[in-house]
Amino acid sequence: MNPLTKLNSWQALQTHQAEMSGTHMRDLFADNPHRFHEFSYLFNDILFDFSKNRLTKETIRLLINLAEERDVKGWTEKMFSGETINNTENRPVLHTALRNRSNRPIYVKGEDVMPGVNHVLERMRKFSEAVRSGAWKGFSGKPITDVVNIGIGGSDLGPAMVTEALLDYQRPNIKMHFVSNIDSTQLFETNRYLNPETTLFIISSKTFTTVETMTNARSAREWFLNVAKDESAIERHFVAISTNAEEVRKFGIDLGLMFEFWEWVGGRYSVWSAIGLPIAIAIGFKRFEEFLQGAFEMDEHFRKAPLEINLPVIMAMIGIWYNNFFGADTHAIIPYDQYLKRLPSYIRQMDMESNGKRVDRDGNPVDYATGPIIWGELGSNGQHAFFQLIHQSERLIPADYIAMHENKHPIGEHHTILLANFFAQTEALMKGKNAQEAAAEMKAEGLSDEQIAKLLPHKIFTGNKPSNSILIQKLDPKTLGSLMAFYEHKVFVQGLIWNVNSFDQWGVELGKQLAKAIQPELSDNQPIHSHDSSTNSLINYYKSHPHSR
Ligand code: G6Q
Repeated sequence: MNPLTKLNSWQALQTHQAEMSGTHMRDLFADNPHRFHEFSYLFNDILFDFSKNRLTKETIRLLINLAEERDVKGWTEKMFSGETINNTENRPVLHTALRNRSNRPIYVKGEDVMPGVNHVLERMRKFSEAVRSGAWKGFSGKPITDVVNIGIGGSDLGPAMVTEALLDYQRPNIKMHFVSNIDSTQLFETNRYLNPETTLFIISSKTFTTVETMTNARSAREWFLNVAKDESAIERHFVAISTNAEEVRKFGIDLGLMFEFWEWVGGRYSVWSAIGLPIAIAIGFKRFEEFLQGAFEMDEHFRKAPLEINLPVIMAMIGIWYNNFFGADTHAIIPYDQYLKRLPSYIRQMDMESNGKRVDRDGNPVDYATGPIIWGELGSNGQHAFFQLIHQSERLIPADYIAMHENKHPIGEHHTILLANFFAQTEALMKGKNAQEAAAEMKAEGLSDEQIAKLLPHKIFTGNKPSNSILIQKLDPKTLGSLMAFYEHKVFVQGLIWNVNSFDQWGVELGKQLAKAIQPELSDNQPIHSHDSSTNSLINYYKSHPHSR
């Protein structure tokens, strides 16, 4: 593959950036009354407005040329058809098969994966219905009232985010809890008010060897057995979700209570697999299928729509424009919806673990920026915290602003005020406030010329700050599925442009190894000398002070 920065389309974009760098979006809007219509698309109930970006039709044309030169269409087909595109782990990447509602066959090593996918879905249906209806009883004959998912990273963030986002679809008789942290406080605080007789633990781990998850799982089992007393009760209270039957069996969970998934499902893309079981229990299997359907419809759009009207492609290429041609290091996700509180951290993992790479697919160091730092917060809270920097610092912070037409729990004028803020922020970021406007405003407030002169520099907003607005009819399982798939494919396309493998995570694997070396050194109070002076001194200081085990 040609080095990225040598491509004609890349160089054309560099030239174009130099022309565009002096352009203000105010002028782009003033010059073109159709700008919104030309730079926004509707996908089902999702309106994607990208008109408040520093781009023109020419920019989009050049960005699409780059996507074509990188063969985005060809790679997309490779992913959907099960080719081994995760080259460092020698695996296909088939989270899309998990939501392939058309059931078209998808072959891995000559075998159609769909019967297996459907079989697990059917088991999830039966199990979730049994738990929800109360037919599934705990060891003392009582129905389940609390479900605790024990998992971390990809085996936690997806189900935790979706379960919270769809809280309104849940019944009060079963509460969902998520334990991920090895810090025992989380397990303690979760179990504190739970009754082992009515608690179901779902141990979610692709590998079933992750130290945080396995430690939490063992402690949960101990907590449970303290009351149940009898190991045979475990089968009413512990189920596993994993690819590793051997480890599940060793842990003591019957394989009949293991929900399987496959190595071609990456952790951060696994919410659509059995890892989604907590979601099915929380909202019901029918709703879970709607969630899959939403993702499937976005998949179909992504596969079939021409690049220039393809939402994930457009969003990805706008990100490339800022990341690689304007030097923007970060990208913010700002939901104006309380239920989407955890969406920024979910997308943060999906994006940063996928594209936070310094070498290309063939192992060559790259000479361009790859994945940006993803961060974010709920909209109206963020306004009173960090928006200052977005508005008035010199940094360029592209961001996605997400809001719903309908609020699930309207009270008085809350939603109108929320949405007024949503609209106002992106407008203000785009337009800014020039010296003339700021001075006139202060004059109208009755400030003296002297006061105005003093305050003026502080009151100016340069504007020209980019945003995407995503306006959705209402937050339901289907739309949420579409929204999540929208981001997944954006991340995929950006990885293709940067020619990185978006589906491995060697940085995470390192973390899994490192602590193992130090753990035994903490087992007594003898000073250690095996590390650098900082690490030795920190460990020895810790050991010489009272500490927990
Ligand atoms: C995701 C990562 C990582 C992984 C966790 C949990 O893509 O690989 O976040 O999901 O480390 O791994 P297990 O599911 O194997 O416990």
